[in-house]
Amino acid sequence: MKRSFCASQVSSTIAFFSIRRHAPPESLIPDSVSVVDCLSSHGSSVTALARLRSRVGQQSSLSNSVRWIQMQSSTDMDLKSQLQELIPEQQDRLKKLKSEHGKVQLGNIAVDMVIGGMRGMTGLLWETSLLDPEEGIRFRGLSIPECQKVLPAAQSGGEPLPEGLLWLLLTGKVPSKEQVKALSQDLANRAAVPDYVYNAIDALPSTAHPMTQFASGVMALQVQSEFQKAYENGIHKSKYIFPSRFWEPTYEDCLNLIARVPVVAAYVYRRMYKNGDSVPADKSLDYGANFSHMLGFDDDKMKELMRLYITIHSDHEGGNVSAHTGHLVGSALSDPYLSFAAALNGLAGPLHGLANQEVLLWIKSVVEECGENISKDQLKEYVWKTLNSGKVVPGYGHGVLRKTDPRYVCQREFALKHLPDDPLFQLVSKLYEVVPPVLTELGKVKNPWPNVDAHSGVLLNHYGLTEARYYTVLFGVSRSLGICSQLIWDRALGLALERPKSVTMDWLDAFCKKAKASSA
Ligand code: NMX
Ligand code: MLT
Repeated sequence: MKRSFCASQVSSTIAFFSIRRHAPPESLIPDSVSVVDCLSSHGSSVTALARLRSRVGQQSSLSNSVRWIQMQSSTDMDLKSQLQELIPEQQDRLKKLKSEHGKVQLGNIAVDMVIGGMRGMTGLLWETSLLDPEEGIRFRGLSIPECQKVLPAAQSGGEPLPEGLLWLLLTGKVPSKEQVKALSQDLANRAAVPDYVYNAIDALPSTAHPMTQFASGVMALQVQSEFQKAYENGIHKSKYIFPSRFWEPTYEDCLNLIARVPVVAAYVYRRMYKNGDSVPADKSLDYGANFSHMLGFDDDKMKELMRLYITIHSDHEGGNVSAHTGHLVGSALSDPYLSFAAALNGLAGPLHGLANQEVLLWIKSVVEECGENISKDQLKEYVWKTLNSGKVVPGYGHGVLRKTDPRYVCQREFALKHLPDDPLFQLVSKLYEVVPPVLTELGKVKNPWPNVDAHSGVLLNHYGLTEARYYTVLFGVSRSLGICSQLIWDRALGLALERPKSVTMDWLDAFCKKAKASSA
């Protein structure tokens, strides 16, 4: 699909592939595009360019399995005006899809899927990212390494700025450094948090789980919802006027929410672990660096880690528990604060976001029992002991992925570059060798490889953020970028109330007996 240029945009065109089928990552770089412009404007290395060029040669035979996306680095600094141009185009596209292909079958539903948590059932529209079981996540068609190459960074060759990723998620375009700077300022200017939010958190015991405190703070932020105000003032009437502006209060809420959640999250951290001494925001810093600063970590490497962390945890297509919950609640026209607070409650479960806490606690229990220099054989024994006590190995396995999570890989690369001698990183590396064969031997685990949570804790721990119970809050801050981006598109596209059909076991029994009889 080619996006059209608009007259006001003086653009350097950057084209990328978006996967339609399971094309290998090497096939992703096109042969007729100015990747050069993109890379050089973001100061990436000649080596990276050469690598991209060599991939260009490999992809030509795969043109059937990919589609083009035109990306523009426009001169327009304002994210909202970009969306104003994009939205009518995408509204038309969805209308056409519905009228021309509404009856096309996407797959069959098996009883296993109904009983088994809807695995493999395609049933959601989610524009901002797409997950491939083998190669992992792509944000608007870009893999994590591609994002690291083309998104603006705070320092040359450094990690992407999360604001740039937010721009990409929302528009499908790679922003310029100037656009990212403007968005950074916009977010900083929206970050004021009213006192009643802090009071709501303070009403809880300081021993309450950090996710409980964080989600309560997000709920209290809801008092300022623009969507709720607009709805009460009758905006629902304009839902039927084309092009719909129904998304604008959602946009305002989402940008405000994204701007404010780090402030609330930092407040929870300082309240729980630093005697309530809060650190004021520094408006001159970018989103990730300022969050790190408000938590109390001013080391440049920690700031880089925070930028990477927020970028890679932001979005994981629509079916994961937190994203799906946010989307589901939003489909009732609950505002973004209500939707995102609900999403956080899903993220707080140990099979989902809480796994990052569980991983570090588990690693620390290994060290406590066996020491840092544990042998692989001892480690294997410890893994079996965990399994035999009826627990899962946290950080391993996935509902969709069937290979090592690329979010694990990029964190491993970060560790190899910045903290190769950290003893807990070395333990994580040993686990990478020991755990997959054990889980494979168990016989029932569909994916024995590590996910994002297997690595994040040891990096944070290295820079002094040692309080594992807090880790899921960081995941939550990051996930606001993805969930809110999609919520804006949900409203822009007028997506429907989500209401799938459920059935009882009696119904399933009867249905299956009938199906068997008619096939006999
Ligand atoms: N350790 C032990 N058993 C496992 C693991 C694991 N890491 N992963 C899967 N299994 C078991 C699973 O419990 C199930 O057992 P049973 O049939 O007795 O109920 C069986 O293997 C089949 O499960 P799968 O189909 O492979 O996995 P599923 O899609 O149901 O669940 C997870 C996916 C991620 C919930 C699961 O792999 C898990 O519990 N992992 C550990 C927790 C974790 O790391 N969660 C974080 C996921 C990423 N995130 O941030 O959200
Ligand atoms: C996520 O990031 O949401 C997790 O990897 C879980 C998932 O994708 O199901």
